[in-house]
Amino acid sequence: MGFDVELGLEWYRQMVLIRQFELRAIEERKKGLIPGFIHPYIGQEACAVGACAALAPDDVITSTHRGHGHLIAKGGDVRRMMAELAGRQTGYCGGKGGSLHMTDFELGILGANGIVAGGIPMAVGAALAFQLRGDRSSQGGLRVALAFFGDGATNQGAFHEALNLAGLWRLPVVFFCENNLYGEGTPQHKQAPITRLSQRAASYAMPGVTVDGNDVEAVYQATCQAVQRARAGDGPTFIEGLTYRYRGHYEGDPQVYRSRDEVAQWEARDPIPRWRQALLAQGVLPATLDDVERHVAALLEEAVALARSSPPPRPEDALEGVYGDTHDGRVF
Ligand SMILES: Cc1ncc(C[n+]2csc(CCOP(=O)(O)OP(=O)(O)O)c2C)c(N)n1
Repeated sequence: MGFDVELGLEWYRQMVLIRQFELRAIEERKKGLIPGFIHPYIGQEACAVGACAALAPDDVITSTHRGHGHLIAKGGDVRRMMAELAGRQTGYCGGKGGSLHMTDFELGILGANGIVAGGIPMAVGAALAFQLRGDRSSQGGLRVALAFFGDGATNQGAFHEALNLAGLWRLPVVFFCENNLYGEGTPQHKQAPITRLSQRAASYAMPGVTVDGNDVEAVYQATCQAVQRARAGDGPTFIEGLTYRYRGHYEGDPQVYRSRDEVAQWEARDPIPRWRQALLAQGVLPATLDDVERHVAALLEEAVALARSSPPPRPEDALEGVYGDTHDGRVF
């Protein structure tokens, strides 16, 4: 391996931040600060971080119900995220949206999404806008949209309709499937008649690749190739990242559909210790990595403090932020 160490450290920081954000959110939910459901991203960090690292700041992503990692990797502010989870005015949606609706157009985050596969046509729409407007990226070539979604989403009609049009019109879009092997409690072999979900790409005349989704560098390389293709006007790519979620589908899920042994086998391939080892092998000092962890811990203290000290939304503001002010019709 011969990666840029500064870049590698930033990936480490982001993966640790995602992991620790989720663990803290779980803890604060137990203590009562956070109401409702959360779908932890723990275990899948290399997918979000590797894929977003291949994008420019002016590219856009769409996300899912398991979206905290995507937001953080695209630059989302964990203070506003924690406040949103807690239902506070300082949150991304003023405390009215929660986990499933966090959005930041300025960062190119077109939204988490409670509808399975719902973000995929949105990314195709954004890519169509980029193509029609001839929007150029700060990195040269076309701006790109990347849709994150799970294995279960590839069985939805919206997925197939979106990939069909993207393939037909050669849109600058990347389809990133995080195959964590389960759609809720249904294993992949009981939901699809194929072994590799990247086989789906052939129907829509685009390349389909499968990568180790727990290897941040492999994810980054695969996504860079897909982004390059999209920027050049050569159309979409389907990437399947093989990964695993270490927690339940949602926090509180009894997880009767899988064995402890299976979880343990995947824990041995945890993307964060793996990347830590890769950095140490490149000569990074353990103290440097410990510093990263300390910074992350301090940031999360700030996030929780903001959530605790912020007021909930006011009833009289119920309709604020519900209807968009799109100015000239252009929001991203
Ligand atoms: C259209 C739709 N159908 C069903 C659901 C209920 N649901 C929420 S998450 C989920 C499983 C999604 O699995 P996958 O796409 O693999 O994503 P993962 O949870 O593994 O990240 C289901 C069925 C939903 N939210 N939306």
